[in-house]
Amino acid sequence: MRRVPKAKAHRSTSQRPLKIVVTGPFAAGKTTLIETISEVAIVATERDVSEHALESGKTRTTVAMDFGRLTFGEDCSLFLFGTPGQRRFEMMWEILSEGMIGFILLVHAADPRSLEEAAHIFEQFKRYADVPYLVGVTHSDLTDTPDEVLVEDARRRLALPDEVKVVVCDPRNREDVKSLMLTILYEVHQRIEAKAVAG
Ligand SMILES: Nc1nc2c(ncn2[C@@H]2O[C@H](COP(=O)(O)OP(=O)(O)OP(=O)(O)O)[C@@H](O)[C@H]2O)c(=O)[nH]1
Ligand SMILES: [Mg+2]
Repeated sequence: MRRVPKAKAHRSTSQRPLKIVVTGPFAAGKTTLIETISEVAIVATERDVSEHALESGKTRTTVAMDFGRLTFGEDCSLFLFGTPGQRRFEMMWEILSEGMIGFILLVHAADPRSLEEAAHIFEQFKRYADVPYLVGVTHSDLTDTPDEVLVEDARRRLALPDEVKVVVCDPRNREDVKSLMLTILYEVHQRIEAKAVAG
């Protein structure tokens, strides 16, 4: 019987990079999150924002994708893909979602339009793949609304099932981002276990 060489067999399973997508509306903090946690200089495709978006105070926006990488231990590599937030670049969302094992949806707590846009993005992402996801509420420092209310608001407006985690986080903060990554990996692990049990 022909044996698969050991090193090759190992690489084809545990060392295969896993893909997580970070999505969400304009200015929610997707590029920032990937910049904060990536071990390599991120590949970002940012351009100057159009005039109507300048009121946000942001001068650059993602037009195609962000890419970063993160490793856990010796044999778990995560490829992080950030999407554009604006609908006019919506064609990139499905392309970037190809092969993802989970996604993180960021919502801007201080932008009243953000949850409505997030609901649209969320609908699309649920269609692309049945994978675990979680919601991160950003910019909570720019609003007086208590965190619990922000979380409840997101849960209600996105009609999230109870088991889906919603967390307040600051994409500029490494500990917050690390915790988000561990949570999504945990969710993915749980899903795999549940599938294995179900046979
Ligand atoms: N105060 C505050 N600023 C934040 C927070 N998260 C991100 N930011 C800032 O908000 C801006 C977010 O910008 P990006 O990371 O470019 O957002 P994005 O989601 O990639 O935006 P698009 O690609 O244009 O859709 C950056 O200037 C961040 O430093 C937060 O929780 N609080
Ligand atoms: Mg961006």
